Amino acid sequence: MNDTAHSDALELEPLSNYVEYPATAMQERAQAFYDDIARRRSVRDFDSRPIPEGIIENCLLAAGTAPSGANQQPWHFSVITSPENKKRVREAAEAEEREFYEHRAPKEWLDALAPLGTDTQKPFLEEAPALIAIFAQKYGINPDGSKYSHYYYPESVGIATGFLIAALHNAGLATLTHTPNPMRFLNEVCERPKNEKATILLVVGYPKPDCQVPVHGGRKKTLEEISSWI
Ligand code: IYR
Repeated sequence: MNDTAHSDALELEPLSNYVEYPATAMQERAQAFYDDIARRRSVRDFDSRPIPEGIIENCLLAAGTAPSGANQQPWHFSVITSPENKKRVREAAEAEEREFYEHRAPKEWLDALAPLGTDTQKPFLEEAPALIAIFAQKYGINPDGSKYSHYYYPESVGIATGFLIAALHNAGLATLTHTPNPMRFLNEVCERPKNEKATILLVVGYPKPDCQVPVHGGRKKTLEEISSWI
């Protein structure tokens, strides 16, 4: 009898939910998904209309199905909707952005951002109906307070974030992957523990009717540029 942690009997179950499509259906679905996701643009001009009930919850559930290192699911999503908390986030983010744009950012970085037209003003942080602060748990905490390692946590949270953005887009909502730098203030506003690090502040809602987006953001690399086949 071996008493190491992995001596527990491996539990298996049938892969009952897999769906195989005929080749033509696969081709149609692959094309349809690409066409739909290719319409997604990062939006910085949000309407303040509220998001219908249950949408964010389901999109978060979709994000929570993402694969993760050892299935440790090292993420936490804080949904910020109250005007007071959105105001706190905006004020703290704009303070960081002033530091960034006026002092910390090297010229090369500012040059790379120029085609997006971003600046220190972040009115969307108050105007959008919801902000989702995405936290990566650098390590887990056992019931006795001791720490355990989370494997591949940045990659895992990145994958879950991708699922979330795709789910929100699929539901008909616009998003902005906003990255105030540094984002430590989000732990305070969202009351999150110190094993968690905010990675992205996802701004979610409807675009304003007259919303404009930078042309630069719609220019995507070609298949030849992003892939090689060997
Ligand atoms: N955090 C700043 C700067 C910024 C950085 C990158 I990289 C972007 O893709 C966009 C903006 C801001 O939000 O303005």
